[in-house]
Amino acid sequence: MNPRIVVVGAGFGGTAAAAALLKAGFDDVVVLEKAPSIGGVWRDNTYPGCACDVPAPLYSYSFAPNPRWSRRFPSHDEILAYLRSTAAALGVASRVRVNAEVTSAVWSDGRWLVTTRDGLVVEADVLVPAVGQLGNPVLPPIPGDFAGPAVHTARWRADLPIDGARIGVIGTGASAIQLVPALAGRAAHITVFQRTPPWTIPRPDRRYGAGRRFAYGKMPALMKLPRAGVWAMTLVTGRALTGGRVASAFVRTVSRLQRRVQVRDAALRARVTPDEPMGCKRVLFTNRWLPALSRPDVSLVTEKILEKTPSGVRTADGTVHRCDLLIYATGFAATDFLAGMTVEGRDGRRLTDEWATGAYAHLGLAVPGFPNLFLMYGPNTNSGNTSVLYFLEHQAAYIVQAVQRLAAGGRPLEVRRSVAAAFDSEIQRRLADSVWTACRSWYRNAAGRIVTNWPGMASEYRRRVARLDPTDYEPSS
Ligand code: N01
Repeated sequence: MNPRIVVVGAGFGGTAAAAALLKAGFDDVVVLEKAPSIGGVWRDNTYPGCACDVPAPLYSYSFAPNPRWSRRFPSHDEILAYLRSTAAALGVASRVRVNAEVTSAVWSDGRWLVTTRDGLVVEADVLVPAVGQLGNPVLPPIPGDFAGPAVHTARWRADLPIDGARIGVIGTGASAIQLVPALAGRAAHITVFQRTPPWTIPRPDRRYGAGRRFAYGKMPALMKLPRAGVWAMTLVTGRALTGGRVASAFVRTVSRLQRRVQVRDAALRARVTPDEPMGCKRVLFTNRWLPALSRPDVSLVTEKILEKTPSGVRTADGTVHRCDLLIYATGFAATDFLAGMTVEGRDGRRLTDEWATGAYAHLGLAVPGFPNLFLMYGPNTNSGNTSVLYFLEHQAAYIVQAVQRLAAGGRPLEVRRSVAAAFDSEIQRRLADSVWTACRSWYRNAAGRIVTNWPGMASEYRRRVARLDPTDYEPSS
């Protein structure tokens, strides 16, 4: 049997899955992509300053090292170009159908019927949703109306008035800390509205010279060295976020020193000092955020936002902060997995019902009642300290094993409910025992569960998904 596999989404996740399947010899792979081009979040996010906060040697596939990176932390354009050229080189690009937004997937008579918005129906033996966790921007429900243009960072437009404008930026997460330094100096004034100060550490960026690139091109094995170096760095931050006391003290000290050196004004320093445990949100690599906040043409507002007015934003102290442009750097609906897609499994059961109190999946990959469905970057597989690509590659390898079983004549693979439930309890218990308990509520879903993050080190995840255990699946499988 040569199973047909439908992958949904042509970002880093979909490309990793399709590439691994093609490499394993499964050539009936179709990738359905809702947008007009490959790219995922790197196609959607084009705001000034957009870049990767994971060093490129690790933010690239291990099976496709890139000798052409211009620097350790390359810009958005380079990353998108890398993804697209890799997808083309590995034969994935030619399997992608663009402008094909999947609206439903129904398990029927032992196959998935996948339907797109314009009515295309594709049959598949295996369904691999790879739509990521950061595809749906969140606009917080702030009352009132602002008369000027307003935009979310993930919906950036080239025609926005920046030069000489008064700009309000809501949010101080990974997107804002890249955006604000890139706009400072161009805008007349930037007002940054902060709810929670993020943990930051210096970004050890450096250019990669022509000699280095030439050597990498000639001897690709050399690229394993910087990859190993970055990996070692993520071990420290990973330990810091998962309860390692020494690592945590080290990273906190580095962060404190950065604030000390980069923020001379003690009052401002107090306001940018994190008051949540490290790890609730991503620890952010930046050299430019704190200096940007220290500029006279940038102000940091920590008063609660009350409402929008036609001319700006009113905060709890009554001040109206005038803006010509309002930018929401307010993140994504990361807990709403597969939003916008109706997925019906065995006996007509909907995934939204299975996930009524929050998404869960065995190893982040398989959901009971949904045979032959394997998620890329599924529930509880996000990491705040390392490269998501590391997780994606190991998920893709697991999916290849599942498809090999089917190809060898196995019955549809449906994870046992007891196995998925035990995994979920373990993950929720470990998260509850971690720093996460002290994080504020908005990191959880409506039912209070943490459904995005992996509680351990990335290497543990790799070990756990390395071998598909057939006893995890229903005996009829
Ligand atoms: O979003 P976020 P992001 N009033 O959710 C604030 C990835 N990424 O787009 O912290 C006021 O981190 C909110 O405040 P608080 C990366 O995985 C990667 O920046 O909730 N403020 C926070 O400050 C990251 O984790 C790269 O108190 C409000 C901000 O908005 C993910 O994307 C680059 C508010 C949202 O921060 C999301 O990052 C960029 C309100 N009502 C992003 N509502 C790389 O370099 C929200 N906020 C790889």
